[in-house]
Amino acid sequence: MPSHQTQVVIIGGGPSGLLLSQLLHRKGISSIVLEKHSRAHVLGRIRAGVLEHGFVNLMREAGCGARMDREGEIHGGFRIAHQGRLDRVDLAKHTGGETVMVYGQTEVTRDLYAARDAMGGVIVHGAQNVQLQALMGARSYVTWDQDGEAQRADCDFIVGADGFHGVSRKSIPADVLKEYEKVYPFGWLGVLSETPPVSDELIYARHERGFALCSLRSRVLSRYYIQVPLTDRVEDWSDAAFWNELKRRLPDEVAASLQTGPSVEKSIAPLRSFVAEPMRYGNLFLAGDAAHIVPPTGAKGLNLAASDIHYLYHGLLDHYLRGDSAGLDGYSQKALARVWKAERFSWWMTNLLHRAPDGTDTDLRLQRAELDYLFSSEAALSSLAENYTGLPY
Ligand code: FAS
Ligand code: PHB
Repeated sequence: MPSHQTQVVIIGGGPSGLLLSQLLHRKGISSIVLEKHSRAHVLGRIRAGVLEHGFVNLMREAGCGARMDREGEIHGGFRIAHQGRLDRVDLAKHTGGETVMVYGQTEVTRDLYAARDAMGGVIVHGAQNVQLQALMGARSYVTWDQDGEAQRADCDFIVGADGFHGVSRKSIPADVLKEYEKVYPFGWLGVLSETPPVSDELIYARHERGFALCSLRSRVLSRYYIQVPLTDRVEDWSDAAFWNELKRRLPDEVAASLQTGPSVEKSIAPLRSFVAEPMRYGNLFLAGDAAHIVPPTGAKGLNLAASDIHYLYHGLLDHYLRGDSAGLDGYSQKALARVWKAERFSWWMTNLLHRAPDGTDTDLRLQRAELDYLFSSEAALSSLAENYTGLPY
């Protein structure tokens, strides 16, 4: 069996795994990334669109920020459409100047792959049947099948950056792992269209027919979502039906200026809040979606992966360069503290803007009161703004 030696094996070639591999390599710490799918498959996914300033800074620290800074859009605010009004949340005003970067996760991942290639990073695509071994040992190892041939990599640490459906979290014994989950009774039907965005900033819409979101990837590429029942399938929705429903949920003046076009991607994503504790077991560290999932309403999913990677990167640096393992020992507690605050914010924003199928008239009045309070209180807007732009790492 071909065998490899490295310091860190990273399972998952998504943004979490690639970002950590790139950061470590720049400091002379070796890693191998094992990715189940082809690069084309990974880059074919359409996911997040909003980056917190913490993520932006981490991409720059990894030497991967040039195209993001060139092509991404800095947004100082977003709008909420509700009760016939279109109110702006001025992020910069309520955070002393903080903003967000609008730049798609697909492009983030593309930039990370390019950077790994430029540095000769070791990324294995098509790694099948990945198995984590000797997690509690002095050293650990990972086995996998590559083109039908068994492979092995011996390492000091394993980072599970393999997403919600990955193998890493499931490698933690059931009597050690505690999982927390809330499944929402609706999903998001998302469409990507090669059309100019309807607005210069994002519009989150609360409507009696359900939630909608107008987002973008560039001045010629738009991303739209509508809340749909969990029973809906993407084939139930023609492009025309999607555009008509989206328009019904937007203010008249916004709907009138919406430029529609053929969907270049259309998918339904379920919404859930999920956290697995602890995020460390022996030599295994979980990061990103492998450890937690948030409903995308607060644009926190990808951004939580970034703070995990920040903590893990510095913990590994201190371990290898200074012989200090305090950062690794404190990783799970530190990461989870920020994860749970983002879970709270995402849950709050989801309840604020979605129409619960079993919601009562009282629920609707409470939701309206929450919005009325939000836009009547500087303190409430400041709380929303500091969470949306990203709580400190
Ligand atoms: P990822 O899931 O991105 O990457 C994990 C990688 O591990 C994948 O490439 C997978 O192929 C690989 N893998 C899995 N099992 C493996 C195994 N056994 N062996 C080897 N490799 C394995 N977040 C937002 O902020 N805004 C959004 O709008 C948004 N929309 C989303 C829509 C969808 C459909 C999904 C699923 C997520 C969305 N997210 C959104 C969240 C998303 O952006 C994640 O937070 C982000 O992808 C997290 O990155 P990773 O932790 O790297 O996990
Ligand atoms: C997106 O552009 O895909 C996006 C933006 C903001 C969100 C969720 C998704 O809250």
